[in-house]
Amino acid sequence: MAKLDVNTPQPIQLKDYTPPAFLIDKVDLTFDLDEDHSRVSSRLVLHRNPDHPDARAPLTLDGKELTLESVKLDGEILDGSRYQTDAESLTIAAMPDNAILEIVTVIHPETNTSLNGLYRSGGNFYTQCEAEGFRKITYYLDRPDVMARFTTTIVADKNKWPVLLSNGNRVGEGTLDRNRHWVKWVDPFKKPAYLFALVGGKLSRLADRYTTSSGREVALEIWVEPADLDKCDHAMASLKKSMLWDEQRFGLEYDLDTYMIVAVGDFNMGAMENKGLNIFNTKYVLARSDTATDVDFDGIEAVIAHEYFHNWTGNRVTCRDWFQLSLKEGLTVFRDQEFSADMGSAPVQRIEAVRTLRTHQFAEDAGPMAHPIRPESYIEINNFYTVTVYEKGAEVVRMYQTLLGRDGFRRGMDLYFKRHDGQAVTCDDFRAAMADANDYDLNQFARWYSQAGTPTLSVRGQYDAAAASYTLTVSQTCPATPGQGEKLPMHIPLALGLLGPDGADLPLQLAGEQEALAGTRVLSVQEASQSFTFINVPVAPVPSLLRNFSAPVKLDFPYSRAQLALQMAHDSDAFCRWEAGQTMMLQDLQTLIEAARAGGELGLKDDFVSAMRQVLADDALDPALVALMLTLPAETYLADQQSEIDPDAIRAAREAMKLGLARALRSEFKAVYSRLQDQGAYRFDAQSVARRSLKNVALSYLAELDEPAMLELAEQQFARADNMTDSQAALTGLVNWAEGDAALAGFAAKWAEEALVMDKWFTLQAISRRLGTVAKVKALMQHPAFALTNPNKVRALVGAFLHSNLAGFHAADGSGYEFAADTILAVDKLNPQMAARLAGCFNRWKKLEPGRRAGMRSALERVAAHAGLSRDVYEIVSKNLQ
Ligand code: B3K
Ligand code: ZN
Repeated sequence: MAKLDVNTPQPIQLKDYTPPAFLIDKVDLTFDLDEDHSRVSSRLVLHRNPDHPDARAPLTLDGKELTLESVKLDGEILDGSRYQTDAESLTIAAMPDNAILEIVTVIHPETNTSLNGLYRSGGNFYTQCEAEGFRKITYYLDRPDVMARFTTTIVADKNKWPVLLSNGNRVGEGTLDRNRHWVKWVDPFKKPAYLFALVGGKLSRLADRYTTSSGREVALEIWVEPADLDKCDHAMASLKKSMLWDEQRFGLEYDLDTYMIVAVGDFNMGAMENKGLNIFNTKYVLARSDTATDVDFDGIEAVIAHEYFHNWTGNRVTCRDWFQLSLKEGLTVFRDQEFSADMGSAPVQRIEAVRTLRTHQFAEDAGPMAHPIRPESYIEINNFYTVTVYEKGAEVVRMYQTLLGRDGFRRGMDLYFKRHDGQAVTCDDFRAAMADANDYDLNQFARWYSQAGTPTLSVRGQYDAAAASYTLTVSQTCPATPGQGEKLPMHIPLALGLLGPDGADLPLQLAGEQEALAGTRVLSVQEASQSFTFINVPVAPVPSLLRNFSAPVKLDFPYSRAQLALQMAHDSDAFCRWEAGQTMMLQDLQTLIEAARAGGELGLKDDFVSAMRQVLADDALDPALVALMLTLPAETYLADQQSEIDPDAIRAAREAMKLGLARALRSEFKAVYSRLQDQGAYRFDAQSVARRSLKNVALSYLAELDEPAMLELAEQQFARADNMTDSQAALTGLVNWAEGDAALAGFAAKWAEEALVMDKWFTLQAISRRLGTVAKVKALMQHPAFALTNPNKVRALVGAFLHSNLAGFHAADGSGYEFAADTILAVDKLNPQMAARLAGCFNRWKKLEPGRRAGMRSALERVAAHAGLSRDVYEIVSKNLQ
């Protein structure tokens, strides 16, 4: 158990929610920005909240790391006896019901390494206020249910900070003495403080326009460092596509005259949806075909869309409190997933989303940080921007659509906006809108918001030849998670089809129904155990279950190998087709892991090899789907399937499968590799991306063969590539061999000035089986392009090693754990949010074999015992040690 002292951070509980004592109608901010300090003057128009239980409650404003200069109440300067401050607040006990409060504070963005609040990067000023960064700028009611109209005036040196941006519309500008200038912004929409943003600096702009469906003219601006102006076109195109899509799919238009995106290299996450002024990590804006991969291009399109979609789901309708985070995040991820599906290949998008969910969210749900999509308590809210809140949250939103249909879902969305535009609401409000718009009972469905853990659906089929009927018995269970021993049955949409002997869909007719329907049906599973009988089934079918992954559950059905092969070759549902291949692959990997632990032979099964051969030969299949079918599950995902994790056996098994397939299918891989060479210059469209993905998967197999001719293929591709997708793929194949050293050196020399490309260079080595060792990672941390203060660098090198290099991190001598502890403590001094993310590398510790488990435990205890640990890291390590 972590040592607890009097300063032990206390959890905040959902059940303790009370409305704010005061509301703020209007806030006027003036920022005076400078090199060694900045001054923030704030004028708040407040009134007492009639919904607060105590009509004489004091006013307590949040504030952290602020130097208070003055407080004025209704024009009168308050002396120190009229208010109280502590490390996190300012309280005025005697407050009139209506008041104007003027507060001046001094802050230090130039020394703010947390990248939370107002901070500097490359000389410029940027903000990040979600979740609770605004309180590091000025004293305020820093909670999402306080929504106010903001006016912001920024004053700064004209030459050092020529561009001054904030939310809303620019209404004035001018010059002052001492070479200073000012710009004034007015945001006409009420918003919570977490959506406030300010940017000041030397930036260049890519400008464009968009006309909304109702004819509103919107100026679009992407602001970047001057050298990056040639890498903004894809982001701009993505923004325009997102704006059109949201009009067409959800009838939602943009509502301001200007939409601005600013890219910054020092940023804690992907991007931030501040009203009218999104701030983005450069990673999700900048792309040129020679610097960014197809995956990067896709990521940019998705994140630009995500932040844009937040304007309605998050900004116009926001969260009442941070426990409701999934209200905006789950919904907005769902919306960006639907957008991406419409922009490219829907099945490929879906499979990738499922892979992410299974690899990361299922792991979270099975570990010490497991929480429902609406958590019940937290110590540090920034620790709850998780795959559970985001990705499982999106699956929960998707289930509404699966149960209600696309039109029903749209009716629910329309009602949600009609009822709640301009409000701060809860997940229950969203669910009520869906239920009321469709007259559908979603009471049991509420359990998806309160129960953590991944349910297992066990399905058994029984064919009755005499009656020509097929009965599916479906039972559900959900494992205990921290603080939740007993679980109640969930409302689960189970999409399915039945396949005949040729693999084609059989008509589906449930007992009691008049006619059969073709294709896929959605069953509503609500009981702990329940049966469904299909009639007029002419032959014993193969059930195609959980089509399109209709619920975030684990499926258990005793498929035979022949049934899996049939699904792989014929299932009309692309997800199930891929899934059948994954099931077979996982079975065989499991066998290999056990063989590796026992020191046995690591050979492949013939039926698996021939199923894969058939996939590779199927010209009718989308190459992107073939690529996904040939992609092995991550080491960490394999680890999560074990009752006791042996990292070396997992690596050996995975490599044996890769090498085995490469040997058995070498001529097929070679044929695919030559057939799919790009004709002509690089293009980013769905077809070209699909072809490159399969070509590069083929190369990755061929590069496993320890043969000069195969490595030459990679070397040639590396030398000739006109795009980063091919260049990175070739380099990935090479780094596992000595031949990779020259290529790595050439790559670093060529891209030394491109921070995002150097991130790739760090990651490639961190996850390489040859180079991904503690010693090498430590050495790379000394490289001039690395910086412990830059989250992209820390994620690219340290994060990749700790989270994605299972065998490297879990080196038997425990050096990985010591390195993790040292680095977490060093990063925690600079940036607690970043440090807490790294600390997640310990989440699996209880499942390691005994030797490593002991090493992890002592590293965790060392971190937990460290004086001055942040709340962020404290929460992760203490929950691990519980
Ligand atoms: N809402 C932000 C995330 C803020 C994270 C704060 N630690 C980005 C997004 O989800 O769009
Ligand atoms: Zn979001």
